Amino acid sequence: MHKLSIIIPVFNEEATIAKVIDVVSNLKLINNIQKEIIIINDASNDKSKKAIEQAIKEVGSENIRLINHAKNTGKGGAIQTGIQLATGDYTIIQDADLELDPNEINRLLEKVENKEADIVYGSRFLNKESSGGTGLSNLANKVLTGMSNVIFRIKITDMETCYKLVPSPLFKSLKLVEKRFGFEPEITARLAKHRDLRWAEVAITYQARTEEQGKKIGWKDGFRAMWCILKYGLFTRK
Ligand SMILES: Nc1nc2c(ncn2[C@@H]2O[C@H](COP(=O)(O)OP(=O)(O)O)[C@@H](O)[C@H]2O)c(=O)[nH]1
Ligand SMILES: [Mg+2]
Repeated sequence: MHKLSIIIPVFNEEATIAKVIDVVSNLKLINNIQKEIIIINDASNDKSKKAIEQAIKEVGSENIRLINHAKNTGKGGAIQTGIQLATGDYTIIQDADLELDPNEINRLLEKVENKEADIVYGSRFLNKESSGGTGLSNLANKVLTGMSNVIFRIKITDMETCYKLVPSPLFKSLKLVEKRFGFEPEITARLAKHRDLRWAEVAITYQARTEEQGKKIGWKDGFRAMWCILKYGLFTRK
């Protein structure tokens, strides 16, 4: 791998986005892999846009692209915009919050660099110390992952993870349509239809934030995810 594309979907993340940009742009990838950062500001109505522009000024605009959506589309919609612009061999999603540690992206890259896998997911549930989430969200994630395993015929422990490392040409070829958090089951379902791919997971550290701290995913997204698992798992072709 020569270059990694990192897509950061942002919606109202004024508290954390500057730090995320700083950490990600200073992140040194293994084996001298180069990186590009694609930030999609999804019509935030807080001070995210200013914070992003300021942060880019500070770290230098080389290898960073900022796209401002005129209308809010959702995490999936933002990623659909971002993936079209990706020029790296591989693409990974980095949330604009600080729930995951960008330094751990290297752990995922290792699996590809060692030729152990084509697709790598970061798993919060392989982490022996703690999954980081609350009881109810952990349960929901386990149910959704269990359903995915049965219906998509794969074997993973964290379907809803943000860290999904996918070859860019493959990512671009998926006909993704889910605009919001249905993105996670949809991409997993569509990837699973490529039966020749080798999957791997690595443990990642998760520092869950609360709704007050800006968490946007909620129980309604859980039901939507269930529907998406059935829709893209059973009723949709590649
Ligand atoms: N582009 C975009 N991103 C969003 C939207 N809602 C949430 N996000 C981003 O999606 C990421 C995950 O959101 P979060 O609520 O922490 O959910 P979780 O990490 O999946 O549990 C964050 O980077 C958010 O900024 C949205 O409407 N549009
Ligand atoms: Mg998050």
